[in-house]
Amino acid sequence: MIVLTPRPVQLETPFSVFDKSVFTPNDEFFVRWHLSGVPTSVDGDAHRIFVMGTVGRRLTLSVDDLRHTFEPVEIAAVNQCSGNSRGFFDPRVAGGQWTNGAMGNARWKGVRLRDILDRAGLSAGTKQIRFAGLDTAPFKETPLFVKALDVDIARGDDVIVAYEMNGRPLPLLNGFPARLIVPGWYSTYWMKMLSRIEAIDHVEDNFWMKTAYRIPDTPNNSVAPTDKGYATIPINRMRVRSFVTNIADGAHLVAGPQLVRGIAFDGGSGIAKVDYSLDGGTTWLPTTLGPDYGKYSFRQWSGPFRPRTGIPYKIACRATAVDGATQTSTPTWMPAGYQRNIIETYAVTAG
Ligand SMILES: Nc1nc2c(c(=O)[nH]1)N[C@H]1C(S)=C(S)[C@@H](COP(=O)(O)O)O[C@H]1N2
Ligand SMILES: [Mo]
Repeated sequence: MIVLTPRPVQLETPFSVFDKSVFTPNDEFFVRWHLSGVPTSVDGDAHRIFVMGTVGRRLTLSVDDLRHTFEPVEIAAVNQCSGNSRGFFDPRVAGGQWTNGAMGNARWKGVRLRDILDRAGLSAGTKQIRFAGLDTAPFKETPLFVKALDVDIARGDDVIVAYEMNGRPLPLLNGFPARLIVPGWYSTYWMKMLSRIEAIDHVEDNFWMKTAYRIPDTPNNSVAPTDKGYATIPINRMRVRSFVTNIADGAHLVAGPQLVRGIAFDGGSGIAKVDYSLDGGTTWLPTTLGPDYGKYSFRQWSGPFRPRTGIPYKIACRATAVDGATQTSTPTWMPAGYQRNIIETYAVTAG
């Protein structure tokens, strides 16, 4: 893992990991925490999730209750930090200087948040559901990491409280013993070490909702570095992206027939197609898509490549989602460094 900061712990997945399998192994999955007070051990049996607020009855749930008193569901979904690839922003912006490895794809098993909310019985005036975990702040003035979703999003078919990742209990750093999964949405909402689910009759306005994790409410959510005074909205669904996984930028390949392969994903409409180019995007060719693990998963793709000695190639890939969205050919910019989804290019030679 690439260590961005040890405290709070932030670890990036080396990009070659994404070529090994469509699901990212638990022990190579990126890690991101905001506050330094991350528990170094959690008793999974003693842990409780408190369901409270504007509900008919409060609930206190153990992981055992989740496993045995709700219908289990499993869903493949990409967990991607809003700031994935922030290190490539130009002009540079403050925040974790991730390259492209602040993402991963896993099979998440748990129970529907809606089933939990229905058991508690939401009151008519409920506007949002807010979530908190076990991590704590170094100073009492530091706002606790609390995130909120509009009630219709929280009640969506695919939003789950997960206790397993790729068939194993969640690793501690990825939120043991239970975390929220909001497929298609940037993972700032995917509360780890989930301990509180609270229904509220207003829109949450703590620092993490009102100030942080907001995007310009402008075309493409893009602004110029000099722009001021534009409206913002909370970050939400992920933009469509694709990457080559088996060839790195600057690689020198053995000449002869081989494959270019990679991954693509979007905010939950699914991948319709991935095209690739060997001349930096002047001409495009179709790729063959790999197995479909569902609309929130990485989708693998591949296409043939027969590089010849002495010719500089510029490989590019461009995914198109089922909803018609595609990737940008020029980078979008915003001060927080979120939502990068430019068409990636890889300069290679062979010999
Ligand atoms: N309790 C808690 N949950 C959290 C966070 C956090 O700081 N504390 N960070 C969020 C953000 S911004 C990201 S990118 C993801 C990272 O998930 P991972 O560490 O499992 O990769 O966790 C989310 N859930
Ligand atoms: Mo994040």
